[in-house]
Amino acid sequence: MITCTIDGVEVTVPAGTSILKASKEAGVKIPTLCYHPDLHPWASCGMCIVKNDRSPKLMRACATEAVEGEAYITGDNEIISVRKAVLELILSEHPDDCLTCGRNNNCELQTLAADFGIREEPFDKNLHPLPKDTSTPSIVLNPEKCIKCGRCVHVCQDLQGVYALEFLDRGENTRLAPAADVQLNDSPCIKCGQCSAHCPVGAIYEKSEWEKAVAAINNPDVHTVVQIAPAVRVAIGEAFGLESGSLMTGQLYTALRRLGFDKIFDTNFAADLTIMEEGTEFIKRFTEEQESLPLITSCCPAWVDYMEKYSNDMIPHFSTCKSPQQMEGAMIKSYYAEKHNIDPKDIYVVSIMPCTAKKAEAQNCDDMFSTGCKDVDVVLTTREIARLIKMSGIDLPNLPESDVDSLLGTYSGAGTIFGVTGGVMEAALRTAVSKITGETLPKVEFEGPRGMEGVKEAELDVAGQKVRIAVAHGMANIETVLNTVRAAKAEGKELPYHFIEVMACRGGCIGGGGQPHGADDETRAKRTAGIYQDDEKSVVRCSHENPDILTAYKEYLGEPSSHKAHELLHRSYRN
Ligand code: HC1
Ligand code: SF4
Repeated sequence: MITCTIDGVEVTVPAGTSILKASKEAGVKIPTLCYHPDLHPWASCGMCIVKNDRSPKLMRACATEAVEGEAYITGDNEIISVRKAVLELILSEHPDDCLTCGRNNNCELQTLAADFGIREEPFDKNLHPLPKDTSTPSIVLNPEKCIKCGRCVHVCQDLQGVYALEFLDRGENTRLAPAADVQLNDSPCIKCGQCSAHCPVGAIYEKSEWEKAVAAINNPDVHTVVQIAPAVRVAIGEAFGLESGSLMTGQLYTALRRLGFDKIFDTNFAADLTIMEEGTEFIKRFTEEQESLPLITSCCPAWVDYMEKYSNDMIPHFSTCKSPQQMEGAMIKSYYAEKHNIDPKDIYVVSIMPCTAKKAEAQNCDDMFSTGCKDVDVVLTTREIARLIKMSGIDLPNLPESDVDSLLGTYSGAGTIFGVTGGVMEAALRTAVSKITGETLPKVEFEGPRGMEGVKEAELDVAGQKVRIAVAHGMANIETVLNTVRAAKAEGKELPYHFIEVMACRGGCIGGGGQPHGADDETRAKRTAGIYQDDEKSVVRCSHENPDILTAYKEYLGEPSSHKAHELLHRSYRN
């Protein structure tokens, strides 16, 4: 440990702690732009400069270690005027269209300009007109707004291991672009949207589609049905000033009803359905088709995209299950439509997702048209629905709670934990272990898949047999797991894992690219706690005990993995 002072406040921190982190401990907030706690500091913007009391030399607090006995000064006149000049230089290359920008009122540059009282721009404007890239269904790149902080590039390369984004050209012509200067849709981009979640300004944002949902709601000939993903309910409160992790399920149902949707369903129901199908698939492979193990989860579309592009040797190991989003859509346009005598062509399904990749998933694949029309018509991210709720004058935090509609809405605790890393695995284990042993679980919690380590491994004893699992989150972590499998197969060794869960985003969907901005591990921990709280308060904790799931099989699907289930709920992959 070392002890230093920050603006006169003594603080003791582990050796190696940056001055920026030590300042946080001391309750001193140093302004930053390029720094993000998820990423290694690379000190490009110069906002976080500080000095010590012995020298006039300015140091970057994000990338300089605090030293024993030093006294740091974080905001004298000189420091403030240098920071102001840094901001003014950035503003000289930045368009002034804040009022119509997607990040208006939620932009780190705008906030700093306000905090530093910038009322005029002393440098001549030197804008670099560049076209927007709207080629993907998920995110829009507006390089004109880019402040070259580098967060998106580092997230894409270091956390996701995708290398879709790059800085091209040099000097004042430096610009953000897809690597090799292709359109984003032709790049390695997997649409996870982590770039948009980490961008401090309006340079990368979700492709906004709320107008389509509103048009459907206002069309009297269209029956609108909405579904909410697990992770949305614990994050949307942040957009309304609530603490991360606040569970807003009941208020969200009320808000969506007030927006005018005809039916309110929940993706968590389909998460339970996924477990019925995927659990059955796992038991079959485990007991009869060991060569197709490990079974790998398929509900994260960014992961599916990555696998199809880079790891298609793993296709035989993939679950054939569609994601819960697509299963819910297919069930709405088949089971629900038939039961209520509505032509599926007259139904418009809107998904509320924490995820930009879900937009691509809904449009992408021939298999997602199982009833002759799209399973899901439009996907809105948490950020988009929050804006729509605000513009409709709905006061979400103070709404009364209401219930989900029946048929495709009721969910178990297993369904809701899909929203966190390890949740799909834990939900599957609850059902698979119970089915294999033929017993009701005395304790439904499985600790092995839980936690924030990038790769988690565990071994379970199920009816005298070993079941080995791996859970990976944050796309860059998956190759280690896959390489372990590849090596074992090549050497003819025993399989290292029987079942693998992969989620592209750190923390799973609670850390999704369409969630409210500003998330770090502290935020993710709170959202995760909200999800586990939802699980714990559920009366039914296992998917195979959800009464509405049992009815759906009895009335419509038959058995898990039946012909009808395969028609509606399963898919293939591009090789
Ligand atoms: Fe997810 Fe899933 S958990 S993929 O992160 O399997 O988006 O929340 O909806 O489909 O259920 C996302 C979340 C979500 C699906 C489920
Ligand atoms: Fe989307 Fe969840 Fe996958 Fe992230 S982890 S890309 S939010 S499905």
